[in-house]
Amino acid sequence: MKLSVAVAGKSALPSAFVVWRGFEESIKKAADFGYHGVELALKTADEIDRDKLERWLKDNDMEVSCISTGQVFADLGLYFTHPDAEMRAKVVEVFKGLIELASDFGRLVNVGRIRGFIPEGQTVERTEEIFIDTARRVCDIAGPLGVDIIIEPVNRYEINFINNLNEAAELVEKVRRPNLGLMPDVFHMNIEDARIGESLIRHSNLIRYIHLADSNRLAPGRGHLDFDEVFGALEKAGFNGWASIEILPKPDPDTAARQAAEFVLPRISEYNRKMCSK
Ligand code: LER
Ligand code: MN
Repeated sequence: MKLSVAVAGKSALPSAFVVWRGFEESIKKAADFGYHGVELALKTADEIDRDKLERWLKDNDMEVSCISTGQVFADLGLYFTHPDAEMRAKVVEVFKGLIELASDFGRLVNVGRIRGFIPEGQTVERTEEIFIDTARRVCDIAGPLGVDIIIEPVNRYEINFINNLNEAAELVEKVRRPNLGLMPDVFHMNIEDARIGESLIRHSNLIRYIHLADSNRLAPGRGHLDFDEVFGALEKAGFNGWASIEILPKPDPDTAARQAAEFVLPRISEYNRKMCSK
């Protein structure tokens, strides 16, 4: 398992779930703090210069773990279940750019709140139908480029569609695309999944990536989540992908990122040692 931290561009909304903004500075800081990579929270692919990104990563011996898309939803207002077909075409277009970027950087693109919601007056069935259609279009662009699309269940207070791992897994089955997987976020699981460990193990075949934050969205170790349960379940699930820190920048960005690294990195070393000896 490797550890990354979510970062964004300087123009990201204040509400973006990242500790640092500004790609060059963030990559350097993340490397200094011991992270193995960064998760890029992007609005569009042209927000970042590919050549510069390649250089910043190389200079700091870092990788991109995943491209995340919360800003496409929060800032651009685009989402998969939009009732208007033209708006859905736009979200597919933005995703195409992000997928092309991911084909060289990380090979994973997340679907968090951008999956959209069940609008007033629209049935769950119709919302699912629209979601499945958009998800297939996006997966079919990503597949030939070697990119996986990963659905992140998000808690009910942020969105009313796909709140837990069971619901996400059912939809993955309905979409029927091999490059569609799951990305649990333990902050959301703490609200929505009856048992975090059991749920991670139950859906182990679909899990490609994981977001880590504590119960209060501070650095792991600063709330009441049981991270021994989380890492124990991931070990049973045979997980060997990226874990990514997605926390509030509190009490300040550097302290939050340092607290998370200090808590999680030793657990990852121990985790990798155990996985190697299996
Ligand atoms: C995003 O990864 C997330 O966890 C949500 O709460 C916000 O999109
Ligand atoms: Mn998340």
